[in-house]
Amino acid sequence: MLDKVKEIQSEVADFNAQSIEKLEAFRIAYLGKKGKVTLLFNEFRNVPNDQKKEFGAQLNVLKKTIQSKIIELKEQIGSKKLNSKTEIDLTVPPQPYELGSRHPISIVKNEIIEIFSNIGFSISEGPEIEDDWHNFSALNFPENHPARDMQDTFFISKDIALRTHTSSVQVREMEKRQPPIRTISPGRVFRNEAISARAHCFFHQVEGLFIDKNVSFGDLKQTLSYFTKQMFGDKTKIRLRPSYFPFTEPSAEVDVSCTICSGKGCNVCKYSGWLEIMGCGMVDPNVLDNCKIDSKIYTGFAFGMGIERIAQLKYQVNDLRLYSENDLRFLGQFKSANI
Ligand code: 2NM
Repeated sequence: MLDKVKEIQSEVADFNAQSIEKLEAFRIAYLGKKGKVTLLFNEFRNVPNDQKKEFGAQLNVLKKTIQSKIIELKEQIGSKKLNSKTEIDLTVPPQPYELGSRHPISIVKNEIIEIFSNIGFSISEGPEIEDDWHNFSALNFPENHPARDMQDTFFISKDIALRTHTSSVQVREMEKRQPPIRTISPGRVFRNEAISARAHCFFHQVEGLFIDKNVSFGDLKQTLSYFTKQMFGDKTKIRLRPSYFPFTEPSAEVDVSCTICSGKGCNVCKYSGWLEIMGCGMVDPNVLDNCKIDSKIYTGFAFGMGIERIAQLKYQVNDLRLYSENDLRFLGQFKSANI
């Protein structure tokens, strides 16, 4: 019996497994139900009493030796596998960096900001959640104006709503400081509209405001003419059509000569040669007075445009929903010179 133990001991010492499968076969051969060591344990009761103590001790040592050998080999095989995985394959081609691109609305917004800051306009921002005063009352909206209706505006409470234009920012500017004021306010605005290709419940605006002594309608027209030439090219013409806004008097819509056909007539301008791009006017004296600016001393002009509309003309995007769907196939098509 002791010889048998010695024999197994030397077999175990010589064993060296290269794979997990071989190691498992080794375990079964010695410690499995019919394994060599298990069988020796089964024969233990046939050992004469005076030899039981020594034989028992030897058997236990043998079993422990095998168990720790298995653990040791398992670790060896495992770390070999790990090493082979982390080896660097220098022949693999490098992964190219995926560069993102700026959103078309941001590109156009930054272009508009650049054009107006070159002629001395500052940038002002304000809250998207506004009170009735800054969004409506200060801007000369009568109490029963349809824009104040739940149908058109997202109300949070009776007095608080999501701003429907960034003119609210300009009210805040006028309340903060006295003329000369020359500022534009880009930002997101909200209207309670059913979403379609031509309408969305939020979009982006840039509104402009210039208040000083002797600011005239001529100054307004020259400023917008300068802007459209910078934005759409030197040959671009504008025309003003009479219109109505609560906060300006007189008011006008601004058309540019068609950016596609230069006024000859095409399907983009519906063969009229003109495209509507913004609204404008002389700030109503009531608005100035509401903001504690003396309308007997100062006059001002203001204008407002939708960034999506300008982007639509620049990029021929004909569905407003594309701007907020975050489809990478759409977004990847716009390149900017880092602005
Ligand atoms: C427009 C059209 C005309 C406008 C008016 C003001 C303010 F605050 F001075 F009264 N800001 N923007 C304005 C004027 C906006 O958007 C179509």
